[in-house]
Amino acid sequence: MNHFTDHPHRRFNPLTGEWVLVSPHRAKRPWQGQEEEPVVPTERRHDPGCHLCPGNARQNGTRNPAYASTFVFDNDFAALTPDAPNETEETGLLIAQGESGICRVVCFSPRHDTTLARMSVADIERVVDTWVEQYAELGSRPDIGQVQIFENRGIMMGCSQPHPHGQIWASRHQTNEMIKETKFQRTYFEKHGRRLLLDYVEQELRAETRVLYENANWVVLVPYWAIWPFETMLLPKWPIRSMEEMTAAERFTLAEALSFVTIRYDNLFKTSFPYSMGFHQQPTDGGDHPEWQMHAHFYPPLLRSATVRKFMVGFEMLATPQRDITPEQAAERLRALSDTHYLDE
Ligand code: H2U
Ligand code: ZN
Repeated sequence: MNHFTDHPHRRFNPLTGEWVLVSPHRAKRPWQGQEEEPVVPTERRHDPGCHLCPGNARQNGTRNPAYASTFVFDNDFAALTPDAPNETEETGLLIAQGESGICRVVCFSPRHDTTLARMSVADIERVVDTWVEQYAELGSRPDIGQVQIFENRGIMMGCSQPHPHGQIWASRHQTNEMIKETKFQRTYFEKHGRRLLLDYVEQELRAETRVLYENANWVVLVPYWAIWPFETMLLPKWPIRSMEEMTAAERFTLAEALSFVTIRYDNLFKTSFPYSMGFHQQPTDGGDHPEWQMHAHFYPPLLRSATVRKFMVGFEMLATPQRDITPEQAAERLRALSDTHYLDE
């Protein structure tokens, strides 16, 4: 497939059925962008004004416990509530459906001044354990069909609280992304009797060009069909439908993989790298999902430096997402970085 490295082409995403336009000729020298001065992170371990720090009051006056590891609470401004009626209204083309669910906030650490990239693997493992507990608890409810675990990092991503945290939105119905991924994984499984993402990981491990990291259980790679300049995926090497199926060893190695990818990201532009990340896993709709393979997506907006971001506008909003730097170039760039966080060097 080498004849495409200099020419515009489109690549197919077999998980969603969508295409991305790749225009490598537009970015022959994509790493000549300026390097910004390192961003100096906050030095406050505890911020008296933070709504998520241990012992502090939240916006609505509720006081957080003096938590020492992770802390989960129901979102005070939840987009989904458990009591919404499960009814459908249809008038011609106007269709609406009641949607219920539960929104939670997961504080990753009592420390205000840290991030996944700065946390120890042992502390990230506590976050993984918390995600597993939440997925199991929320997913076992009959009124929850899907548990979406995610982290929105940095002001650039619209994150409102600097304290290290993620969110969980658990809903009755399947979301757009899950509907696509379930459909394409199922079709593949029915046709080949194998999981799409297991075959994909095996193919990428053979090709090597897009792989950034591999441990006993997990692979981090820039997907062949990546849209964002430094988009990555974290995938298991063995069949795992959801977090609940992870062994203790797999939880630990997942924490290692998360540490790896977040450190590389921070090192790329010597900044606290913004992104949206989240896990896709088997729906909790009571159905049988032999097609499902859990994974995480990292969608970072940065393009050239700590301040120059990619915008999904114009052609991308109206037609198809487009990228200049190829996924292979992005992988090469990320692979060349140090494993040590730039602030520790
Ligand atoms: P971000 O991940 O976008 O920063 O959102 C933080 C969430 O924390 C947001 O959904 C919730 C907001 O509703 N939150 C509370 O529930 N209570 C608070 O006191 C502050 C923020
Ligand atoms: Zn805080």
